[in-house]
Amino acid sequence: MGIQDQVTPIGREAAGFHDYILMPAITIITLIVLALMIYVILRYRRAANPVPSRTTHHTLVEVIWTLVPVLILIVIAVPSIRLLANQYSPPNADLTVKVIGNQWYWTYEYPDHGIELTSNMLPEQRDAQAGARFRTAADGPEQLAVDERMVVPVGATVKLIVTSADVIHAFGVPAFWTKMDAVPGRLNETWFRAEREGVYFGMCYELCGARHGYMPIAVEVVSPAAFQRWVASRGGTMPGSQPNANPDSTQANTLGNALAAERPDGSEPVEPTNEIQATTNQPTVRERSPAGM
Ligand SMILES: [Cu+2]
Repeated sequence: MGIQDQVTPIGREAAGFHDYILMPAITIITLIVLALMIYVILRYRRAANPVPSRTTHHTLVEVIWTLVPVLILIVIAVPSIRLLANQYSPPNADLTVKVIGNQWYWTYEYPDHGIELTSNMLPEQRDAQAGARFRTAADGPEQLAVDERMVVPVGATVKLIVTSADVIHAFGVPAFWTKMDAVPGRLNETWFRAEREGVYFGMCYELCGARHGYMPIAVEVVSPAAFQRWVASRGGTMPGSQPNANPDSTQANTLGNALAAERPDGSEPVEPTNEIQATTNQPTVRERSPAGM
């Protein structure tokens, strides 16, 4: 029972908050309420009180049962808001990975390394088509193993840009305390810094269709040297490893491609705006409507 072993600073902070503040507070409050109820049931039972008390107010008790919960909430608020603030103030990113949810698999893009991966769940041997890759023990547990893991270096601050190609998904890895909605048309940002090498599993956390339960996530945290080898093996390049004659050109090209992807016909974004204005400015519809009543 309990929370998965946390391998990020945020995860450890959150798990500590859960283990040392929330759980003790919940346990103590539950036991106090239980004890009070048992005491009241026994002490004020009808048989022991033939003449009922007419008490309706007790100022001291009322002040106590108002102040004590307020104090508990204040005590909880301090670490809670600190955790929230830390989650939303990431250190400078060493690495950016764009995570795209699809029905029903994930794609991972490393824009600074020129790598794009498609990550599908590995089928079991009994379900795999002839010649197709199936899950082995080395890949991980059933329904969590994938053919392409997201690979990141240990100790690096990884910025995740999370979006979706179709419906809402959610990217989450419990051991990182990382979870973010993948919403089509939006770029959501989150981050993690894994401090221990290993393979960490997650899954889609938003009911996204028939195969929602079959789009797991596997993140492999490796040494920086192993990460460089992995980048090379995928035909990618480490940022800065190939000095460019015009350092701005890469960025400009990426932006240009992104814009081109938005409008395959290359039309200017101004045109549709004018069309909309032209339509809404047409007075005929509004003039006719009273007569049509
Ligand atoms: Cu999904």
